[in-house]
Amino acid sequence: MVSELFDPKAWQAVEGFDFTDITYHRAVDQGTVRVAFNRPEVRNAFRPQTVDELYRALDHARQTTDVGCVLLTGNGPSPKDGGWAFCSGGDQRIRGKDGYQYADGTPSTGRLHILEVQRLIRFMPKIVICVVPGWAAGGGHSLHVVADLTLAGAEHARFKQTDADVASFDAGFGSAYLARQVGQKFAREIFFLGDTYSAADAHRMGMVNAVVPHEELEKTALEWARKVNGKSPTAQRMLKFAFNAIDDGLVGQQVFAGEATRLAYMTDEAAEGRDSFLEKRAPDWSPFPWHF
Ligand code: S0N
Repeated sequence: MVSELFDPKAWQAVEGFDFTDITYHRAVDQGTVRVAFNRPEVRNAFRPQTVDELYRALDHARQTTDVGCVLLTGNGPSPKDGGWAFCSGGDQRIRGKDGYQYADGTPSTGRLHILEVQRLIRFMPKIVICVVPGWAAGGGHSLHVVADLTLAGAEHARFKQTDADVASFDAGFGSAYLARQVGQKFAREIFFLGDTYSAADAHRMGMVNAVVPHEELEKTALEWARKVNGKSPTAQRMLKFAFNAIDDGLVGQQVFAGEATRLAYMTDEAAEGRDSFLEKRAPDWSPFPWHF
């Protein structure tokens, strides 16, 4: 069994991967994938291998041109105590002096590569929906913050920022972008107090889009994904990057500008620029007006 909330009729495993710390499925009837933490016995904490696998699955989804939506969730419940989690952040048992250690003894690279996953979620031209069945804590909380949308299960979803408890803090999207969502006062409260918030609290603050019954969480996520996929791919990607741009500075402009260049490449005007060079002649721009 993948997860109690997982409907095996709705999904098929994506072939070609031998993941242990995550599961990766594609919906049978729409362009949506489901990527799930699969370490429920530790509240889906991530270790370096988990992060490597997560990156590979998300990057595969990014490059799959008939996939428009990614559901990011956590399998459960825990076989030890029945507890549910989306993700409880970095695995504190293998945290070394300069980062997290690989299980096989490979020395830590000193790099905190969950941040690379955050950037992939942020900049992939697909809509990422975080589906939170239980705890979203520490670095797991940051992942839900960076996702485009968050759905939370009414009964078990809990939100908590433990970063300051364990002295492993996300001073990037996890805090600063959170303040964009819930406002400065709530964001500072979430980090400085480290309290636990229910799905309803998180919805009231503005960091969760909808609260749904636990049993209906993944069904609702698939319905949302179908709506996302029912719209223009170009419009959706341009909108995502437009929402990002104001917080992303020159990188945001670069991403948005790349999309503009891609669209421009599709015009006859761009073809004339290329062809005139290749044909060693002066370009003829006369068919292309200066639109106003
Ligand atoms: C999630 C919590 C609140 C759940 O409490 P609950 O329900 O009482 O369960 P527990 O009994 O505490 O847990 C059940 C079992 O799971 C183990 N466990 C839980 N979380 C972790 C974890 N993160 N690492 C290792 N083990 C974990 C428990 O130990 C227990 O095991 P047993 O049964 O054997 O005793 C509660 O569990 C909790 O507070 N967890 C810790 C949350 C935490 O502090 N996470 C780390 C926070 N920091 C980060 O995530 C780093 C932030 C980050 O991503 C980042 C940011 C910037 C730059 C780099 C990074 C980076 O990390 O790469």
